[in-house]
Amino acid sequence: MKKGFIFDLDGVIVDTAKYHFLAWKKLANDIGIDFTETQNEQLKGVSRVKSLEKILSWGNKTIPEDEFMELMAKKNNDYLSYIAKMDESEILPDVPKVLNYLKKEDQPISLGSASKNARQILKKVNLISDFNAVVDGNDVSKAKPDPEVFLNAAKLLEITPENCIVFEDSLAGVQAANNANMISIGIGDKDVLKEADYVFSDFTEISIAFLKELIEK
Ligand code: B16
Ligand code: MG
Repeated sequence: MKKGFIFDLDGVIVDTAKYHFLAWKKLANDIGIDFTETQNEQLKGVSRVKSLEKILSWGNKTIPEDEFMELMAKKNNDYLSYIAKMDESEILPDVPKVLNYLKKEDQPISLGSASKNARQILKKVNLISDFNAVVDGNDVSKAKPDPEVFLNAAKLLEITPENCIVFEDSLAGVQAANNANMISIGIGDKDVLKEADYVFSDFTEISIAFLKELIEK
């Protein structure tokens, strides 16, 4: 039996949220807006455009379109300077254990991320060849909780949505998986991700026996 295993990137495979935080904080502070870690939490899984819209609204600021585009480019350049220094040591605990088992069992694997930098990050941490398909922020027009990103991944893997399993750290992502009719596995806080079919703090809690069950279900 083949299942489609779809992984979100930020917060599931690597913790790039800390770099998004540093880059957004610098940008927000530069234009006179406060930016806290709590606010950063609300940007998880949210697209770059939507993130900047939220930051501006928190600061009660409106800016013209060309300045908006400039600020987004500035934030991304700053973010990319952190990404440039990434390597395999930044892969979250036991992610390779899970990927290696799925590969051994010949299970199709895809990325399903909102980030436009996803391919670059997968290359930096040397995981790109583990993925049979990559769907990222460049490939979709509708953001999570819309199921588009995961439905595209299922199509590329040639697996029906009901036979796909999604690993996600954001509520919007879990909702996107549920909206796609897929099995949703939340990675993180049980209270935040309670809409998921299963929730684990991280991959160290996910056993090979559980993965085997998912494949055989
Ligand atoms: P970029 P994910 C998301 O990645 C991040 O969680 C979110 O904070 C970020 O704004 C978004 O990607 C867009 O990222 O600016 O690199 O295109 O969790 O969907 O893998
Ligand atoms: Mg995420």
